[in-house]
Amino acid sequence: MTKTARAFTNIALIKYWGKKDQKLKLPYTNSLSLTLDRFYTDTSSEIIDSSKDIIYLNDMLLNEEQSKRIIKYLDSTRKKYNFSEHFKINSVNHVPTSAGFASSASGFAALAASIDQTMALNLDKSQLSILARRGSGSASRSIYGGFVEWIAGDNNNNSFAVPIDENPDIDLEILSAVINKKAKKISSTSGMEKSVETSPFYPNWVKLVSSETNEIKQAIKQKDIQKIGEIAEHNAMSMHALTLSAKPSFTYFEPETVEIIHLIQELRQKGILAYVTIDAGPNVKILGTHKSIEQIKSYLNNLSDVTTVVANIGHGIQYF
Ligand code: 2P0
Repeated sequence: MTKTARAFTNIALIKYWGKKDQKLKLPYTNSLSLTLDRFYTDTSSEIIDSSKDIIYLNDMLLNEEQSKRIIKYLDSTRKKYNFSEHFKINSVNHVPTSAGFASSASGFAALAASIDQTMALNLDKSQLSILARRGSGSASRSIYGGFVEWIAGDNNNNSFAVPIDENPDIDLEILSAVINKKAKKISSTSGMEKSVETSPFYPNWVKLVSSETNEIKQAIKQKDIQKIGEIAEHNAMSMHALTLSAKPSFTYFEPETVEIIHLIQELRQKGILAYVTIDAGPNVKILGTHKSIEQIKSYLNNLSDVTTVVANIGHGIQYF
């Protein structure tokens, strides 16, 4: 019987932004994320008697161009684990683009877990995280639930995620404010490459991540949402400072992104607990408590071109 692997997406509170090895996807720094419960990918893989893989995404058969990245990934997995089987892969994303989250984290984590199952590789969680990382860096963190740290490492075998607290008892919610606008896309892969190569601040970023990772781990231990939020917001802004200071400069911010940043700062002055984090796109993710997120939702719903989705803390890889 074909089993399905489910992986949830994650949001980085300390961002991964830059690789020291493009091919192996080894990052310059550690990163730290929160796995979310609302958005996930379900993937199953079946061995087929063929010399080619067949990939279905959201029930659509992908053509050669569309399946290139996944087939390359499967080829490198076959080589690494020394098998020659090909697969029919069926992957369904419950990460609506309208929710403003990337699906590569949950997508490659679910694919890695599915291949592990089908081929009975019996990988432990660290090996699974390494396998997911080879697909997409942020996927390494989606193996676990709750707060997760990806240890940068310096070779293929020591760059993987570890759980910090998989079931934190903390009143923390994430609201995604989605800006309904087609922005010009700069992929994270290319955005981080430009930042590493041309931002004069990149060496400082590496130092900052090291200290902020330690600080946020303390704050997580103390369940101090304000501290977690302050560090996450500062870290996100510092990441975006790398894009602004690149040559040529670029930004993922749209006018509405900045409008929401200002709104959250104002609401904070009114005593509402809320902090922002932003990834490689214009959407804003807001961290708060259940109560503050409810309040913020009503303010955001007054803005045109913005929709909101709320998520809670999610699980690690599941099979069914
Ligand atoms: C993160 N992002 O830590 C950062 C913050 C976006 C902004 O990881 O090149 O799709 O496939 O390793 O994992 C998105 O980058 O990049 C990402 P690759 P990935 O979540």
